[in-house]
Amino acid sequence: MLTWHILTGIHLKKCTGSYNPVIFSANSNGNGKANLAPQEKEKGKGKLNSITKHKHSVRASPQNGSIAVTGGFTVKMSIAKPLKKLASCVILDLDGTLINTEALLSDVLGGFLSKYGKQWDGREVHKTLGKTPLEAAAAIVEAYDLPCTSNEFISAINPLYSEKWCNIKAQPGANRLIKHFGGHGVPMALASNSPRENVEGKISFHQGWKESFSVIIGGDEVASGKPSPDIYLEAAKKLNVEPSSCLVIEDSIPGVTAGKAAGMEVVAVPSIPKQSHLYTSADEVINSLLDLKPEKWGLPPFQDWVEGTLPIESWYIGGPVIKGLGRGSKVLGIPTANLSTEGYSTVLSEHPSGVYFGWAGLSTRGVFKMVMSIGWNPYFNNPEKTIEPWLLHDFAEDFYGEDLRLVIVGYIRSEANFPSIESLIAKIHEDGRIAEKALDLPIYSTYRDDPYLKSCVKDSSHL
Ligand code: RBF
Ligand code: MG
Repeated sequence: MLTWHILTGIHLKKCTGSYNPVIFSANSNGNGKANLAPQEKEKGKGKLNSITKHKHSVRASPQNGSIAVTGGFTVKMSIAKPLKKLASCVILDLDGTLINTEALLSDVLGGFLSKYGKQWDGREVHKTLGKTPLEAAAAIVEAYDLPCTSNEFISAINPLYSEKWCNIKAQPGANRLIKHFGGHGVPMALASNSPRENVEGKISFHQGWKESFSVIIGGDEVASGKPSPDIYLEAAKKLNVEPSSCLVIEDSIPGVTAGKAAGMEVVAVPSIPKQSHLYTSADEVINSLLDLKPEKWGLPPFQDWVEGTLPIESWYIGGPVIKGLGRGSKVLGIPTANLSTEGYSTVLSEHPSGVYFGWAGLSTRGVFKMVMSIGWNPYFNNPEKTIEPWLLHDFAEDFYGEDLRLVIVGYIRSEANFPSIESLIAKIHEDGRIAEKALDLPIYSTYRDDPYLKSCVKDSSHL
């Protein structure tokens, strides 16, 4: 019998609502192995230089705290803690960080601009990120040459916008983060450029959020919005803490600038893909809230990782298996097939890139364990976001045209770049072993019987 591992690839257009897969935090896979992005290493250097105030060349390993300093002499030392300041409270941005406002913006603007005979193409979205409402409005009025003032634009858009607040989804990991810090008594503030009233309106649709924040500051409550530090300084003041003991979590560049100007530690979670390299002033850039490691900042660690995996709210995707380009089989030695993603671009844009796992149902064949990557494959730097599930089973033949259904139940790590194809392959096999083992745990194994998978399996009696 031939040994076939099926690696399917689902390709879809780059979606603005997704995350950048390029930057990865140390220790982001939750199983003790660190993937360190070049930017992170640079960050370590910068920190050390600023701490030592010497013109020595510095090598830092932020993941284990060992440092080597050279410059006429060599010093080697070990430190117990990572090179980060310790935080006692967390200040969160709202739009793009805790909630996926971007999809809503495209929806509302698309409809509004069509009345003026214009088409929203999403290209200006970066001009609105982290901006005050007036700045964002001015950017759009100018870009689309609209026959109205920024204020008129805001008045026209606001009602359209607020009636859709109830549909804004929480970013993956947002509820988990709020529950975690709330449960551990870590004070949290919400600091947004949006007017206070809008902030309250938006969070009212998310159960338990309002009560979790000791402080909420809107852009209308300070002299200047982000990138000015005002909002963050006011939040610290109301929390009754020093700015230096605050950890800021932000998706936009103006927001990161504001947090740094306030003297705070800032973790960036960019909400536009492939932009991570622009977040140079952030203390760390992570791919999604799922990758946050609070212990790096002296805050209580998440305790929900199980055997190197993070249980997530299950989600579903499926389609017929179609012939792919064959790059996977050529380069990795694994036969590939593509899965048609027609109608799934929204679902995929809502999920951060990374390595996930779950169960795969194939009509006529049964249900199999599955591990997959979503994203731009940093090693290959794909122009499109792809989803590539690998069915952990030896198949005797191809099954193009068959209906493949996936239920995704857990997360393993963010996508990474690798120095060689061998190390990429080794990592993918490690992912496979992690998924294979984890899927036997009761929290994941129950999904094997999910009706979504069964409905397409015509004969599962032999399983
Ligand atoms: N590609 C990357 O560039 N970086 C990764 O971290 C990565 N992880 C993967 C994990 C799994 C479980 C799978 C199935 C694929 C992964 N890939 C990754 C994608 C791989 O490069 C891709 O399948 C090949 O391009 C073949 O199409
Ligand atoms: Mg934001």
